[in-house]
Amino acid sequence: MDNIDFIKIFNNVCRMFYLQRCGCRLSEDMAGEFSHPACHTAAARIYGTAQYADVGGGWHDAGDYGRYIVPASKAVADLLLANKAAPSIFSDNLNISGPSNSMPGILEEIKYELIWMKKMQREDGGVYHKVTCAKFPGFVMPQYETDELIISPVSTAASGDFAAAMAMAYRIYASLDHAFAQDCLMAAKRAWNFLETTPCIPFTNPDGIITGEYGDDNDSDERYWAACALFAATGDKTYHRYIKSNINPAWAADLGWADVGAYGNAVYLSISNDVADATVKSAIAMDLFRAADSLVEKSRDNDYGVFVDDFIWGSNMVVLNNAMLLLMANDIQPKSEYTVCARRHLDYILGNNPMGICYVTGCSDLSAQHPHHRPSVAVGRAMSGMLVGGPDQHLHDACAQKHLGSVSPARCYIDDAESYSTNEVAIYWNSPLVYVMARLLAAPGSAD
Ligand code: G3I
Ligand code: 9MR
Ligand code: ZN
Repeated sequence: MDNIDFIKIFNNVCRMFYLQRCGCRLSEDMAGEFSHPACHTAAARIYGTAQYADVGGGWHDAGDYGRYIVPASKAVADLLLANKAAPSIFSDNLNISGPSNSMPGILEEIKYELIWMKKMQREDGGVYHKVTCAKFPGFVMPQYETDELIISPVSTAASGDFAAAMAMAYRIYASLDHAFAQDCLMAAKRAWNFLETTPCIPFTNPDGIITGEYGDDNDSDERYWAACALFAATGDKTYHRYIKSNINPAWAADLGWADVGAYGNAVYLSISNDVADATVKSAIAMDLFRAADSLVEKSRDNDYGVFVDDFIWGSNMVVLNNAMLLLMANDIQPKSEYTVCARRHLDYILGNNPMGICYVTGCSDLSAQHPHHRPSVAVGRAMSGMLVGGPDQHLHDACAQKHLGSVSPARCYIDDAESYSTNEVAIYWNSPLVYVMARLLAAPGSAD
């Protein structure tokens, strides 16, 4: 694939976030057939109460129109890290409405999500887990999902992820939009203070709500990530003490929505040497190399140059998270085997896989054409630039069960809009793709 195509794909992959916007009008000029009036603008009811709150804005999570703090935080983190590592690659022409001259388009877009996230914070600093209707709508455009919006209860995983994402945002926006950045930092501290006095509140769907759960009953990695990001933002020793007594080598490769310890590590590694502790830094770096070396080793034995031991729901995210990890290791200790292996991971996503399918919509004739994505189904054409979930060997939906009963794990994928467990799209699946493409495009030679 030549560079020009690669950049076009990259821009579409970035633009997906804009097209997932909730709560504002997408004009025909900007969004073409995916234009729609402002959606989900009604006040949302706080679960179990008669109180309403304005939680408008943010990005629709996926093929559904829910907005969930946990996966939103992963998406924000990936995009912030990508922008930090390869700023020159983000085109100013992402077709985002209301571009300002004060910051690059991608940061403008992330800000849109962060503004929504702040609305999800309660007075006491705790952060609501999600806002959705009680159940999923049919395949309609977003303005037609008009059931009551319900804000699900606070969880400590959401509060930790929120604190981390806000503190990371503070560092990036401080020089671009001072007031906004300060506000992010305040919000992060309030969430942290809430966590300090609150033991784990796991999340499971409350009675009557059946939308995405993003359940997590272990918040220790979210707290660690928050501590790392707050320490990086403030230099405050309280956070440093927390980091030192909670650091965990088992988290070295955890860049998922539920397991986020490696984001904490990535942030710690970015702290300047006069503030960070050299022993902690080198322990984290060693864990990172161990994880990256093991990936390189295991990927070598695979025809397609990737290693996936369990094709779970969203296995394409796992492949891209692994590529992210390799590129992060390469930042600390450059090695061509890291970048070559990362590039092969991207090739797998773009078509060099047992299905021979390009898992990103709108790239080529090989691209998935029937994603489980409500606007795409409603319009009758796949929106471009979206990564589908990919093979799920556990056959989590009826369509997959019907068609994939006897195929090998890496082929448990079907390009059918009914198969939400293999063919849905999601903001936090696109975000590691943005990271990996941005890095490989920015590194001369590794993208062609
Ligand atoms: O962690 C276990 C692992 O130990 C085990 O080997 C494996 C095999 O069963 O399962 C793993 O748990 C899986 C979990 O994801 C973590 O990866 C569950 O089976 C699987 O059902 C679960 O899937 C999640 C799915 O929602 C259902 O809850 C996906 O990760 C998550 O990406 C997906 O997210 C949905 C939202 O709910 C709604 N919006 C769309 C979005 C994308 O499809
Ligand atoms: O469309 C929903 C998708 O976004 C979710 O990831 C998925 C799992 O929670 O559920 C989908 O909704 C389906 C529902 O769970 C069962 N009935 C059919 C719905 C899809 O058409
Ligand atoms: Zn909406």
